[in-house]
Amino acid sequence: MEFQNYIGGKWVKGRGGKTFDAINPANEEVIAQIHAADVADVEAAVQAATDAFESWRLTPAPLRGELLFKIGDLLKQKKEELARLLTQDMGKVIAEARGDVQEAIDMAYFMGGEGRRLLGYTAPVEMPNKFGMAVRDPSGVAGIITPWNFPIAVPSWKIFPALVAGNTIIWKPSPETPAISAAFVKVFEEAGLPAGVFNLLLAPGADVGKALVDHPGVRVLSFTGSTATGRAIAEAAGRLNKKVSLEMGGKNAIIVLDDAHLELVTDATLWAAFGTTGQRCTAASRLIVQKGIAPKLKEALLARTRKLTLGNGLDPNVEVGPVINKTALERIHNFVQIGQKEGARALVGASVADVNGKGFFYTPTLFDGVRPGSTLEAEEIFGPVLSIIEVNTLEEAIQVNNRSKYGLSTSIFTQDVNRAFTAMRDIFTGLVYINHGTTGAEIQFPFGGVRGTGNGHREAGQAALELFTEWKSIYVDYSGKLQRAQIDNREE
Ligand code: UN1
Repeated sequence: MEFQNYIGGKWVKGRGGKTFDAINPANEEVIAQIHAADVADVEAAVQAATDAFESWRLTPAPLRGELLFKIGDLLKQKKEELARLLTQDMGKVIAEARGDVQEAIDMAYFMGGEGRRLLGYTAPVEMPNKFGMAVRDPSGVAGIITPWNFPIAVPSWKIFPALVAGNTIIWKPSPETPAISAAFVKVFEEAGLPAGVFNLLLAPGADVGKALVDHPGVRVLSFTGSTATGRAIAEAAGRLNKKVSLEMGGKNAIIVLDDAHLELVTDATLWAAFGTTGQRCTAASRLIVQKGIAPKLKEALLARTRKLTLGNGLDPNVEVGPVINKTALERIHNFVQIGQKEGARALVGASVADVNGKGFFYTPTLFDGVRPGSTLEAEEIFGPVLSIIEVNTLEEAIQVNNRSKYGLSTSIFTQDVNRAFTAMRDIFTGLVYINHGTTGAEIQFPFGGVRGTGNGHREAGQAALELFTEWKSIYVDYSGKLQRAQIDNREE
């Protein structure tokens, strides 16, 4: 297989003439050769997106929405094919890859419907014979930079709202998942999206992303990825007065109170901690457990964690796939070793796993006796490592949860409605789950986090439109004379 960049409605090799490989993390095989974009391609893509903007913004929004419905239909038809490519490009197990594609289908239909909403509002005005309304304009050319862990779902939270609102796009996906990214763009092309509306740049390294962030023609930026990169983007964007949405790290916790349903907590914890091999922004990496239930829960988790099947995600019996690459494997193991040095005890795992001598596998790991404030408790590991922290009360659990520098997702297990509502009020994260793990967000609700996780924006849901639209307030005076607001209608 071979994939190229998509600029101005054409598939093109990078101007620098370089290529790189798309590697299957389950067996280290090269699945595709990718033509790398370089900085000169950024210029061409911004030009194409700028040219296309004029006619795209004037295309009636309901028609833009209809194109999204068509894209949704095509994604549905190609769901299995795309899911299989996604698993080979990124490693997640096939059932989860299907979920990843399904999330894009959901988002396409949801935002397709926005084509006939994109709601503004009217309000009464203070002068006679005058009318006021607020409408949404597209923000302009959007730069979208996305990670490898949800190569289809996360981009769709940004791409579909941007398109329906009349923006044009330059998408720079992670170089770890170039094949599935290009396959995704082909669906938009097949649906008949006009040339230049959606451009794709595939590139390793930071140069292309940086050029996109710095380009004066790009008005709005939406980024999901590491905290360090997000901060750098925000600084650059701030200097250039651009709109920027950041979605960064997480250190999500499941809180388990003594009255929780043990079997449910066990199922949910395994899924939230080790699903996607712990590589979700929303993955549970802390288990904050009340002391009474802790011994039984640890026993249940330990038994089940030991039984998890690692391997190639295309095998339907495999429960845990590889991590994305060798660097990730080393980073995860490094955190595990630091944890051990700091006095936490690994109940299971804590080692690189050998699956037929190939691929990047890490054994699902449970750490007991993790102290609040220690490295394991505080830092995002982005791998299959769960740290158990014992507490005495609900209040203490919430305190430990809220002290994190991140604030994406928290869950609590209890059968007591009073304590559930207290937790809903006092937990400060962008997502809160009651009697469900920390993952499983649906696209119709805002997605994002507080503290170090984000910068105040939300993706998905109607909230996503805030980034990709600018409010325009329009006043129509049909009185035929000068009416000065705040002045002429006052007696004094
Ligand atoms: C992510 O955590 O990186 O909520 C995205 C979920 C998915 C999306 C997660 N719907 O787990």
